Amino acid sequence: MKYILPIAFLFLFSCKTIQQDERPPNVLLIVVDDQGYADFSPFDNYEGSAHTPNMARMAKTGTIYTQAYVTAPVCSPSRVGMLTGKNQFRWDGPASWGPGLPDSVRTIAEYLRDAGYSTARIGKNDLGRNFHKNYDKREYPTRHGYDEFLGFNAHAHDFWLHSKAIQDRTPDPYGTSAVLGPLLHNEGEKSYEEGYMTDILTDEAISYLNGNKAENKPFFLTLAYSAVHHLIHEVPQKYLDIYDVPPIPNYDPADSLAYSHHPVGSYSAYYDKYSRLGAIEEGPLRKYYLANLHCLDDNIGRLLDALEAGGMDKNTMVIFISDNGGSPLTGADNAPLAGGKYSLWEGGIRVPMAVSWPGTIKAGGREDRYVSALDVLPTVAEAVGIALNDPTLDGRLLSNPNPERLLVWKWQKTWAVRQGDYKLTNSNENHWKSRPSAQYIAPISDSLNLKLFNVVDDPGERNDLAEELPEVVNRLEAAYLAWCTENLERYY
Ligand SMILES: [Ca+2]
Repeated sequence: MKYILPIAFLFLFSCKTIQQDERPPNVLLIVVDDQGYADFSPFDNYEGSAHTPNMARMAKTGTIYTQAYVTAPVCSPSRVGMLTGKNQFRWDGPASWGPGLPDSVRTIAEYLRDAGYSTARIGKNDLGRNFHKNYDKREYPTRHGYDEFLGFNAHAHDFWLHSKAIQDRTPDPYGTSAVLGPLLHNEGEKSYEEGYMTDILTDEAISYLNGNKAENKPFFLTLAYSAVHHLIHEVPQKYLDIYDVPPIPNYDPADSLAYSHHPVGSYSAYYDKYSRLGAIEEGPLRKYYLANLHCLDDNIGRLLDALEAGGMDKNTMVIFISDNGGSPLTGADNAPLAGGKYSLWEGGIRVPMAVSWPGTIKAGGREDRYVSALDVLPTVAEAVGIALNDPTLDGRLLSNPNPERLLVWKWQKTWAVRQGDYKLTNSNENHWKSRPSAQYIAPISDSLNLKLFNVVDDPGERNDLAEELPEVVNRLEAAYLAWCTENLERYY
């Protein structure tokens, strides 16, 4: 297998010379779920009660991105954008919860597999269409470039209940976008009688890393944790003790939880009850979230330890990112950003991100120019030496962010555009099931009117400049419409 030489990276990426016979880097993409912008200790706006020292290790060995955007404020479309390097609304006209993955759109896993990599996805998949088994659909990981898959397709999976036995006792194991029961494993299932999801996914990832090492092939592992998505209260006792909150009984099919349209004993009813504020009181809510996050961080520590113990850390590019902003319903903290998951306010789309690749990406670096999850694919491709010849890619290189780059978002009836320091949006609110948590910072407007913000001086989007700077409004709106005209029509 011959690899094309990577081009020396600019700026934060030093000019490391890679010999022709040197093995290309492994790539470990860690995607976490709904982590708040303030719940990441390497950032200056770090809230302080979030325990993330292992996430901070990636900041010490690599570079943090303080203005890292995802392409959507909810799981599925964001994951599709990250996976493809393209704004998923290019082919999803309604900019919906479930964009899916057309046959014509290539994924990062396909690029890397074709370049000779072992590829695996562990954890949450969730491309928004074709949930559950659907092994033959393109949305299933082994149908879009992953040699192996262990995880689940839905928006959420119970953190504790992974057995065939509980699945068989549940009237609606697939009755909602949240599921319980065995994990999907390639074109079959793997049942676990016990264990906690975040621990299981880490164990399986470490097993994969060590097993792959023996094969002497570079790997691309996507480890997509379901933490810290609700059901955030489901946490090992050790972590509940740290935050001094009581355990909440898990779902039991024998219980009579009857809610609205749900059948008695349904998992949907349990999931709905505990994914909104109310069943868990305001005070403990953030503590459960912090416990869930603490456990996630410990597991990321175990993963990084395993990379080091296996001698793989020096030649592995580790990318860490949350799929969207913190949720208004979990006690996540996005301060100083307004809004959160489900909206195009900064709190919904600006996320924790770090990239580590010792010797190539600057250690202890900090990139304050804005970047995007779209950039993961082209950046990895460049590192590996893959030539990309696709004019519809929206991603650019993380190594050299263009400060005047145009970024666009579409999310249902709302849209946003960023260029330079300004962001124009008609974002409103929102899609919650209940009132938001105390951590939530309400946006200044709930209308669909156009608002203009300088998100560098005013990241909290408190000061609407639309009346003061009409020429900027006009310029950004025109840029957004031109982008749509140029890029969306071919897919309609
Ligand atoms: Ca998410």
